[in-house]
Amino acid sequence: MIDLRSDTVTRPTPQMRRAMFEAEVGDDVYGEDPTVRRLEEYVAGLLGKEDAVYAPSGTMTNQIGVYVNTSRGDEVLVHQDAHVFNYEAGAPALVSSVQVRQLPGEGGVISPETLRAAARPENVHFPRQSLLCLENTHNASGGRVYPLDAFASVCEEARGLGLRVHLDGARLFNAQAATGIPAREWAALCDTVSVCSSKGLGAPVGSLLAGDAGTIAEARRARKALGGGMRQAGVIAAASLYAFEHNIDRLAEDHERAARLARGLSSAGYEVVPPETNIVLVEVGDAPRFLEALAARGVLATPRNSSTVRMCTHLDVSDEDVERAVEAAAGIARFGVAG
Ligand code: TLP
Repeated sequence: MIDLRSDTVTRPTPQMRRAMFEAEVGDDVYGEDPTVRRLEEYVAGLLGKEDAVYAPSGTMTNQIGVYVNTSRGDEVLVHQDAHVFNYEAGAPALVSSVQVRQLPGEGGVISPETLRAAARPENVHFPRQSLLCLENTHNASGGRVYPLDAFASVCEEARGLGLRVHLDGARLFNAQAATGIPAREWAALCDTVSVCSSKGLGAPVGSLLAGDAGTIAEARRARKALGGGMRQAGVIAAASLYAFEHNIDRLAEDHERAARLARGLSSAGYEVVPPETNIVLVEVGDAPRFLEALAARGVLATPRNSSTVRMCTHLDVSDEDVERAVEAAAGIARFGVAG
């Protein structure tokens, strides 16, 4: 099977497994795991932040980000297609007791005007607004890069409104690979940044939340409360460290393959959103029937909605896999879902 469902499906390579095997470990709840500590320091350095905390998932680091930047009853401003709002099981309400206000914007971008229009004056009737959450790259719009100037202007507007800013950077290094702009330039504009090693970077598990030392100390408490305090976690942290050290630059290969996939699908007659990074969105008419037919031809993908399908390239997808995926989709275009 060629698995294009997500860039989360990668398996650790022998070199990554070796790093896991050889990892020095200790009890991380006591702060004694040297590999976890190295990982946290390495990622804080990559993002230009004072500190970082390691957690099992991007959902947990996003939700800790929401938690440490808000108080109960606050309003959090997000793009209407944000992962933190749509795909995290209602956690902002469940974990932080905040309400989420959804804002529109092309490609996951929130304009300063849109943010300003959503601002609420101090009044006993209104929720307090404390946080703006941004996402780069933006998953639901097909891995679009949040342009740095647009990002800077909405962050500046947020500061003017007294908001803190959290970045869901699950695929922030894809934005770096696509533009050549260091991830830390987006990070510098935010209070907290979540990054994942388990997406295109190829680790089996693990995300980090970076920020200033005081905020990350609070985040460590929140991680414990959520059950994310892990013990000899160096065994898995070693995979994340390996991923950040070795697999950032190669993300450009995934982007080239996504572009090739998009061109092939387009030549086969599909309407495709030209990818900026590793996510291809394809219009297929009836997504569930298309996905069934595609799976019967040996290729897996996911529905984005009832008529759009998402295909991701990643470490375990080769040039040949891309060709075979295009052939499978072309066959469906030619012979129909039953062909
Ligand atoms: N996204 C997954 C699914 O949850 C949709 C995927 O296959 O793309 N932020 C963003 C932007 C993400 O895309 C994801 C995962 C997360 C956060 C959550 O990360 P995990 O899966 O580690 O909790």
